[in-house]
Amino acid sequence: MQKIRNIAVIAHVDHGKTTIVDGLLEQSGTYGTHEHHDERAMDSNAIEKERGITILSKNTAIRYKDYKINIIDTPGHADFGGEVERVLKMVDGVLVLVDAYEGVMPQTKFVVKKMLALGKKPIVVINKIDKPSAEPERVVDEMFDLFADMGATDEQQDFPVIYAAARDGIAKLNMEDPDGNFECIFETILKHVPEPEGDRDNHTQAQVFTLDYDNYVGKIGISRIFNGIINKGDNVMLAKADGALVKGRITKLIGFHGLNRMEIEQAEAGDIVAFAGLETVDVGDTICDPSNPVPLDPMHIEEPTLTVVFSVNDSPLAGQEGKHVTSNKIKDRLESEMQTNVAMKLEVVGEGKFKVSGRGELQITVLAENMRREGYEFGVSRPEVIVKEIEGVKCEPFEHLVIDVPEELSGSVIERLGKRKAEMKSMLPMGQGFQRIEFEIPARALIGFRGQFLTDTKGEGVMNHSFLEFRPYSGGVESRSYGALVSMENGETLSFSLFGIQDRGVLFIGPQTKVYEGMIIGEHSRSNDLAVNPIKGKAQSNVRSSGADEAIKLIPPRGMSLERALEWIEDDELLEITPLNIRIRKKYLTESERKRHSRGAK
Ligand SMILES: Nc1nc2c(ncn2[C@@H]2O[C@H](COP(=O)(O)OP(=O)(O)OP(=O)(O)O)[C@@H](O)[C@H]2O)c(=O)[nH]1
Ligand SMILES: [Mg+2]
Repeated sequence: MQKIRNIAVIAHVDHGKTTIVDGLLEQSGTYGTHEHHDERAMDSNAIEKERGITILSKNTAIRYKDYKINIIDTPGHADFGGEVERVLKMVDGVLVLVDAYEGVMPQTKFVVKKMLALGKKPIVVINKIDKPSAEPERVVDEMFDLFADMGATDEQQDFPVIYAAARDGIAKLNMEDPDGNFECIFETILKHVPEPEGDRDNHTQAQVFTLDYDNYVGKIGISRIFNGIINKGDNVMLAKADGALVKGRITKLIGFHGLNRMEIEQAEAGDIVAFAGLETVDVGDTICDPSNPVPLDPMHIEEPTLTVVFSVNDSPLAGQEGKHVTSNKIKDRLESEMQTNVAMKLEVVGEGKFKVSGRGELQITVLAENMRREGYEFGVSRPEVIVKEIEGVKCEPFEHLVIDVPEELSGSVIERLGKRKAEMKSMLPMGQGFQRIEFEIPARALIGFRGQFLTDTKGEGVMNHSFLEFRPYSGGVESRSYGALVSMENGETLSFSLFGIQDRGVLFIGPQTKVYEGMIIGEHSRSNDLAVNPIKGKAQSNVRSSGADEAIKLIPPRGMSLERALEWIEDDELLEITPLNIRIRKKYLTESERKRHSRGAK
């Protein structure tokens, strides 16, 4: 049998998971001497690189001494938390990273709770000890308390600690020790992570935890082999979650080494490999021996908490910027997304309307961003939380929210959150004049909060949240306090008219921008919507007053990113997303239609 160790790297967002995996690849000599690789190489797709976050968990393998160490890098953002839970089933030990200043954050709690419940062996890595504000010992204490609170077993509570500056390739077992390299991490993994159970002589059992797609070979399942061996060309039985058994053949077996994937002939119990050939494969399925098919426990897949409606773009500018604009094209694209993304669900809700459910706004934004890059054009509605009935009670998702704010601003932020039905749980000084305040809040009330929070704290506040549980519905919450500035005309904006409008609120667009009746060009400074004319030129008699144009000073518009716009819109509004633009509009474009429908609603 091969000597194998399987680990996952888990942590709150940005605490350095992908960076430490980089270091493990580098310092194990897994990269060839001439192999070129980017920083945080595991974040391989375009959006991951741009945003510097991990969206999909990915696995790699390194060699250290005569061991093969399979490593799965997981996403830290709460929207992708479901992935982490599945990944945890595939490994025997984990590296739990925690930032040496930030300490325990909402997603640290989430992943630690899951990891402990699944009985994994943790190694705690206090990362970013190079930060001037780092307080490694305080953070070790926080982790110790967290483990105790979450019901760690004695063995789990007795976790080894490594202090690291992953970005600099530095690690050590005691803060007082001189800086060392990652050798202590490798050695701790060999020593503390149990060797995989199972046997190559048993009947084959492998479970799929991630799906991938390749145009040539089709659907690819990435799986951990718990028992037996798998050969290329093997006839196998696929045991589905619903109990069905499907015969199939492994047409391709793929192994991992560093950033490379290569075809292999055989893999055995304990290892993590990918295979192709089974088109109906899903996350959680077991690949079994046809002569003795024994499925493994099904995997728990987190239920979506948020929905939006994707729709065919029907704005006056529709079809001018995108390649794929029809209902069929959008439907096909969404369906193919659901093939590999188990955390999302799709439902056709009307002519050209598709309800997409997921775990959060970022997950939905990433899908929309990918689609616009591929040339799609579509509308997206305001996110809504999923309300469901549990034992006859109407329930909605709640989140655990942690904010770090300058002390002098904490009062106003607490007040703001109070109006959004947040319940304060604790308040602690964080040093440098900051306070850390924890809340429990309906997920519904967080929609649109981030923009407000950043404005209120002048960009200094930091907020983090992750899913807590479904709880009884909490009633109405405060939503956007400002109305919209809505264009009453079709045409192109002019500085002259924008200058006249900018006193009424905050503009989202500048001059020479195409607009249409019903398009939102800014936020009104009052709570009602205001129809404005952004294309009006100067009156004829003023034409000769030269020099006036130079006098026009426009305040730079507030750029509305996809996320920001998605958070900003209300029920009667939509985003129009094309490869070139993100526009915000009213669902009903003319004022008379809007009046009619708002009256109808009441
Ligand atoms: N100062 C300091 N910064 C670090 C260290 N390790 C990582 N970083 C930085 O922290 C940021 C986040 O690092 P990532 O490795 O992407 O974090 P992550 O945990 O993979 O983030 P997600 O996958 O999005 O959850 C990057 O800018 C890194 O350069 C460290 O030891 N010290
Ligand atoms: Mg990462």
